[in-house]
Order: sequence, then structure tokens, then C-alpha cells
Amino acid sequence: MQPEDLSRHHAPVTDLAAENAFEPTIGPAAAEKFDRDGFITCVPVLSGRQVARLQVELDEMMRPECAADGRFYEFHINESGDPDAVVFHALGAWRVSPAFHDLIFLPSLVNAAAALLGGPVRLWHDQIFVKPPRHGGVVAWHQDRSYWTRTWPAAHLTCWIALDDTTTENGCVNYVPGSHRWPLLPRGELAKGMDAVRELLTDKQIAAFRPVAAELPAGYANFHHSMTLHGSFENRSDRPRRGVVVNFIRDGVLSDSDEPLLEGVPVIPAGEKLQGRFFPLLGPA
Ligand SMILES: O=C(O)CCC(=O)C(=O)O
Repeated sequence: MQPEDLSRHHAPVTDLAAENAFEPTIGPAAAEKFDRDGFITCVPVLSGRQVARLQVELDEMMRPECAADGRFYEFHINESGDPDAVVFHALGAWRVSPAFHDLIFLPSLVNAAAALLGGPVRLWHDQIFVKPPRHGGVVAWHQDRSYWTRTWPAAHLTCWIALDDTTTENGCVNYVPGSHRWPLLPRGELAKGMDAVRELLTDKQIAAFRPVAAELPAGYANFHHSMTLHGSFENRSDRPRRGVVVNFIRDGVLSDSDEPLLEGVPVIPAGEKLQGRFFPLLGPA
């Protein structure tokens, strides 16, 4: 029997939300900081029980045989053999795992995203990034927008949620405050490593390149603008560094491509709105 594709359900399928006491409000101070810096950090979004449920389902999805599961849009598990590569990176967990499915509907995330994007939000896609203990992997400096030019206008937001305590030592995400106001940098060059980005920056940008490490306790989140330059160093610790990402779009974002926007998803012709089974409307509640 084929496993169920949870993208058919545009409402929670478990009681995950019942275990959430958090309802972050994006007040004027947070909104101002987001506007000034291009990110906010240390927002409590998940309880310890929710984190534990997600960790259990994540272990299931990281089995190598899951690479053949067509419900994932992307599934990379140390394919390159490069010790600096991210060890596990997958898109589409919301279609596979009940807990990861219900994560994207949590009011604690959706209402914050709607406040920061200034209107109702849809799912663009999710992502999982795992760095096992002492096993890499660098995520080179980049702006998310450089991966998303096949959609328009730029009204996207990333919510990065820690499933472990994340620190400088185990490879937390770093941000360059104010870089969301910079132009779009070329993407390919950024994949060369954490120092390559300097070759692409103007003198003024180099002077303003003062990254901050966004250390987070498990269950806490960062929200960042799609133009904010960010990246993460390798995991040098004896602890795993697991993170789950929800990428939101404001309702009304259009396709700018006649190719599938995500692997295996039917084409949305250029100029048409992202909606339907793979881009559910999430809220605000
Ligand atoms: O998990 C990481 O280290 C990188 C995350 C990232 O690049 C993103 O959320 O856009």
C-alpha cells in the first residue's frame, strides 16, 4: 500500500497543536527590529513535548531508504562525500510525517508569519537541516531569494526552528544585520564556502558585514527576510544540530516560471497565483 500523502490535508491531522502554549505576538518592537535588521531571533514557538515528537519523526525520515520516497521534493543525505556538505537536507517533510505536517499549521508560527508579511500566508515549502555531531556541514552565506526567483513578487519569510539547543559550537545560523537591503547576490559563488562571499561584496558591504550568531534553545525560532544574508558553520560539538524550516509566502505570490516550482508538483504557469494542494492557505487563525 502507498503511504498517504499528507498534502491532501489542509488542516491538522494530529493533536500536536494541543501541546503548544506559545502564541508569540509580533509587537511594534519586534516588527521594528525585523524591518531594521532583516531578522528576529529567540521567539518561543514549540513546547518540549512538541520538540520531542518532531525529533522522533525526524529519525524515521532520515533512514536512507526514505530517499526513494517521492513525496519529498528533495532528499539529500551526504551524497557528495564532501565533509563540509550539509549531512541531511530535505524538502517536503510535511507530506510525509504527521508531526511535520501539523507544524506548518501551528498558530504560533502562522500568526507571527502573517504579522511579519503583512497579510494572510501560504506554505511555500518546508526544509530540514541536520548536522550530526562532529560531521559538518557548512551552509555557505546566501540570501534565500536567490533560490526563489521562480516566484514573484518577493514576499517570502523563513522561520528557522531549533530541534536541539543550537550554539556557535554546533553550527547555529548566523545573520548579517541590514543585509536584507542589499541587492541580490549571485548564488553559485556563495556555495564555495564561508569566505567566498567577500569576493562578491562592495567595500561598503564588507564594512557592514558584521554577522551575529543566532543561538537558540530547542523549541525557539528565528524569522528572517528572504534577502537577509545568512549561513552556518560546521558542527564542531559532540551534539547534533537539527533544525526545521517553514518557508512562508504572502497570499498572492505568483509563479514566474513555466517549469514545476518544486520537484513533482504540477506546473503553475507564469503569472498565476500559488495555491491549491501544494501551497495551502495557512492563516492567520
Ligand atoms: O540550517 C542551516 O544551517 C541553514 C538554514 C538556511 O539556510 C535557511 O533556513 O535558509
